[in-house]
Amino acid sequence: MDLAIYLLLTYIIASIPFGLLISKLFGRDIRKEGSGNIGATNVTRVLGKKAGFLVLILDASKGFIPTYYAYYYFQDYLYISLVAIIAVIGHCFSIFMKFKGGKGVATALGVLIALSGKTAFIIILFWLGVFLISGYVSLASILSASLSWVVIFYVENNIYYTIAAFIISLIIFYKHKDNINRLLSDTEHRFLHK
Ligand code: NKO
Repeated sequence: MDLAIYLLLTYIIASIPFGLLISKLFGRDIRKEGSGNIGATNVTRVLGKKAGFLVLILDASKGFIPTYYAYYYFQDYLYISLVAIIAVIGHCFSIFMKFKGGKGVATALGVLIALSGKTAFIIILFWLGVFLISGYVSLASILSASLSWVVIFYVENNIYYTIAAFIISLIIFYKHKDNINRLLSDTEHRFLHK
């Protein structure tokens, strides 16, 4: 399989909107409830912890599996990095949702675990810290994304991975533009009530 076909398959697989599909199993449409996002956070908010956790695992797998497998298949840092970026693009701009989609966080987490387990571990701890202190999922996600490329640069010393993480963090920022506006106007939904 050449790179173009692999990227196309990655895009199509990452496009599968698990949050939307699982909400449909409950006879609901996640796009019309809560924040309207298809991600694990909104599924947890609307349908509960078990459904949210399932979406987190499935959305992360869409990033992890193509990126991890690319490591063995291509053994080329540029190719692996392209797969990583395309997985997040598939989730955020889904072919099954008229190029709308999720906010990229869980899929980026899966990608990050595949690229650098050590970096993922540090970023997960940082995410939890920001989330527990602030109570905002969105704030934890955008700050973690911003830090990810700096941490992977120091941990892996790999310029391709660093650029991939940087581009992914730009996508995550763009997808959180409404959350950022709500955070700035102090109207963002606090996930943890305090
Ligand atoms: O509904 O707009 P909302 O409040 O739901 O949702 C905002 C939220 C959207 O994201 C999600 C997925 C939540 C996943 C939590 C996993 C935490 C692990 C931290 C990983 C950060 C990875 C960034 C890596 C960049 C390369 O934000």
